[in-house]
Amino acid sequence: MQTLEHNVAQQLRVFGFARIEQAAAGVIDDLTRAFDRVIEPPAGDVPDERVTKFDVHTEMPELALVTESEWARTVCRTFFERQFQNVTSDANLLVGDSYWHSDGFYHTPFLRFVLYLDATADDAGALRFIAGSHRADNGWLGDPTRHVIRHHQDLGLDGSDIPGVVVESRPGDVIVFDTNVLHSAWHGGVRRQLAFNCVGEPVTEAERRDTRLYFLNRYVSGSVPIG
Ligand SMILES: O=C(O)CCC(=O)C(=O)O
Repeated sequence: MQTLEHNVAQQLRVFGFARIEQAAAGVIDDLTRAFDRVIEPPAGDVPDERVTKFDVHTEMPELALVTESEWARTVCRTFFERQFQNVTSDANLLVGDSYWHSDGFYHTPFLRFVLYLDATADDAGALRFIAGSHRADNGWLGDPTRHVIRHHQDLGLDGSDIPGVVVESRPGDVIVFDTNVLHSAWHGGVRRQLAFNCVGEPVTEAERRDTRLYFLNRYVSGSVPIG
């Protein structure tokens, strides 16, 4: 019988994303308290601006409850099939839409683990994905990706009408995705998100270059594009 981690690794390879239901249920209260300590909850009206704290594991040691958990490490070990490392972590107070994007297109896969501390739904900021769009061998590097990103001009569709897979989340769920995969979130209010990214130990020069670039891009372009 396949283990949960094998199933998740397989979904990540084929579709580019997976939800691990309630994987962090036992630590969600600790994480929520820690988040509110690091990014103060907004008082009153919905804030206009998103807030991101990079390298949040330094201020929030509680994140290790997830990054060092046996299940997260097993998912990474099974997916990368070699040594791996956590390269970045961030806490985000997200507001509004996140337009269709991938977190860069790399030949080296990077995994992003995200936890929403507030429930998300189809009509309330849930992440959605275009299944298989992380795979250059599916031809997604060219026109298909451009059409999704230019959905208004090229297809006459609103972002939320692009036929993606909506992955709703309740506190305790963890969503993992290959950062190449096209993803977005629509109709969202304020949502608290914790995230960290992992990469297999780079072996080739191309992998080392990708890893350096990926790391830089996250800091230069910010965490999450806003729609
Ligand atoms: O939840 C969102 O608004 C988008 C999240 C996202 O794009 C990310 O974490 O990379």
